Amino acid sequence: MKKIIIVISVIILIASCKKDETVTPAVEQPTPTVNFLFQQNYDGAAVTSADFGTTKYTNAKGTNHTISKLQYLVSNITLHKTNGEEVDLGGYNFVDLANADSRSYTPTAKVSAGTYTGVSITFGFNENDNTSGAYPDLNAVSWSWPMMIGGGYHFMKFEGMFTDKTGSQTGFAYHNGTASKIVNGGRFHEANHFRLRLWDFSGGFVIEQGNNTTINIKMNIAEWFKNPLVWSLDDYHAMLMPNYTAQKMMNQNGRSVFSFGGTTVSAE
Ligand SMILES: [Cu+2]
Repeated sequence: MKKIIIVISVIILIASCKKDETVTPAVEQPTPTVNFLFQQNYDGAAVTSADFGTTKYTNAKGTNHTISKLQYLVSNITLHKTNGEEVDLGGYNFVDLANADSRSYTPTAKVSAGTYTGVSITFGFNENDNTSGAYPDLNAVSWSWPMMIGGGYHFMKFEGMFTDKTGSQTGFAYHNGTASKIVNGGRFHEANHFRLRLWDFSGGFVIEQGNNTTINIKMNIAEWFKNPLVWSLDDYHAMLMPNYTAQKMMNQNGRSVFSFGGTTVSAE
């Protein structure tokens, strides 16, 4: 047995020596590390779960409210190169402000080095991806959208309390997903996701090997109540999921919610 081991060792030694002499070891090209960080603010003031239930906000309508929950889904992030090339990263990220780690997302797809002008994101899922029951991690967090109003998944749950027109504290549940309405006695469903192009207005950013690039994406929560439609929580605060008008209003207001927040680069 000992002999065999010695013989094998010698063979390995010879083999490795030979390798050193004749073969230049292949250097594996590392791909740059890229991740995304979703940062929430309310007209510029950072919002975290520490604000839940306590910090008072005033929306565009002049209504005072708090935030107790903010969860949303972003999918199919695409990176845009200055030469027009697009890097589609696929996948999705579920952000839950109550879980700080969920704000950070590392795509599984590889990103090539280069100069980029910005990113595109889909708020929610498009028709192809919005399949009921398809994602176990989302099923586990009560994220399904009822079949009766189109199925698939929620795109957002934004909740809190507001001071209503009588001065009472009332809860609101600003939930977004597929839009649905009754037409001729039957339910009619309409896809309600939207695609956003977020430009880097500072002139582009560089992704390079050896660096870890974090791409910051900002959400201004106040925009859900502001632009282009000034949202009345007195009129729209509950039972919004089957409310076609409310769902389409959210779709309009959501388009100004996100912006490119620059990049943070660190050495790997
Ligand atoms: Cu809901």
